[in-house]
Amino acid sequence: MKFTKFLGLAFGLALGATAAHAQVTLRSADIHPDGYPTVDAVKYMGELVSQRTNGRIKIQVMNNSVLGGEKDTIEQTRFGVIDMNRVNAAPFNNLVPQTTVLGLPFLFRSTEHMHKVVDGPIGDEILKAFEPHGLIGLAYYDSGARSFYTTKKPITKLADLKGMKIRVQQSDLWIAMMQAFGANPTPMPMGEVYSSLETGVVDGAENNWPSYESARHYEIAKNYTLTEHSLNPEILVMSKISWDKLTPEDQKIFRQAAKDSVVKMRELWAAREKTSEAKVRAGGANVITVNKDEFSAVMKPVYDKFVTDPKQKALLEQIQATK
Ligand code: GTR
Repeated sequence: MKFTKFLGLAFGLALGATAAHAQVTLRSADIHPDGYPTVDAVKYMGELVSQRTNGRIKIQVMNNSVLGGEKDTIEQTRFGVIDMNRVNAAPFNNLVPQTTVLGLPFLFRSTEHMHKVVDGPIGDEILKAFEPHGLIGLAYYDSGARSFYTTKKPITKLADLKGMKIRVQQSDLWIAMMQAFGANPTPMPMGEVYSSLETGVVDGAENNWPSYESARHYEIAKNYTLTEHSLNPEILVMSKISWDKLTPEDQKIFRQAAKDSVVKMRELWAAREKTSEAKVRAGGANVITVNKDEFSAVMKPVYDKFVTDPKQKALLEQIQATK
């Protein structure tokens, strides 16, 4: 704690000096490589922040997992060691339970449905839930639909998942989801997935087209089965310690720049989904379509386990009722 206070103080001094003349650079974590839409969206936000503060505040995106895996960087962000972080909703689930609802299997009917929910009062309510945990929720970014991929046996029907070792994100929701599918979940950070697929520690994993492509998982797990079981979005957060050092005017600039970056991100994402799909198909991926109803039919235990208290039930009902 003392260390954290020291860092907060150091940053406070830096910003204090900044108010007069100097400039400050905030570090934002991301696990993805250069050119991935989330990385470029936060860079774009940084350009807006820099323009709108006359160069007083800059954002440096530290991507490629250089600051660590998502679970670790979330902790560092809470303690102000990292200023900002772009992470999928899943690794936040255990810390901020309100985020869990966003990842529920087969919840969103379409990308438009997901956008409508996160752009409205439900999205705002979930972003506010970060604050007691030392984080400020700034924005949601697209993450497409997640589907399974396997190294050896292709998944052509639900029964194929039985007993398969499937890598999942570090979230109780995702562990329960894999169990409900009949699989054997192995939680681990994204950075360990390639070698785990290669050495047979896991039989498969699941992700969207751009991650399947950019992490080169398609080279070793060639069977991509379009289950599209979740449209869990990405979330951009800021450390509350860093946030509290900003003036109210600068906080407004950050909120607006984050909002503006969402528009940019949606364009980048839509384009990248297409180029990634084309790349993996050209790279020899065996793309399989399945009867999704068979997969969604076994998800009731997941809903029963994670939508328990009246607040979560209300949130779920509001999402389902969103047209
Ligand atoms: C990606 C997401 C990452 C990370 C990764 C994973 O789609 O953008 O933030 O959550 O999936 O599966 O670990």
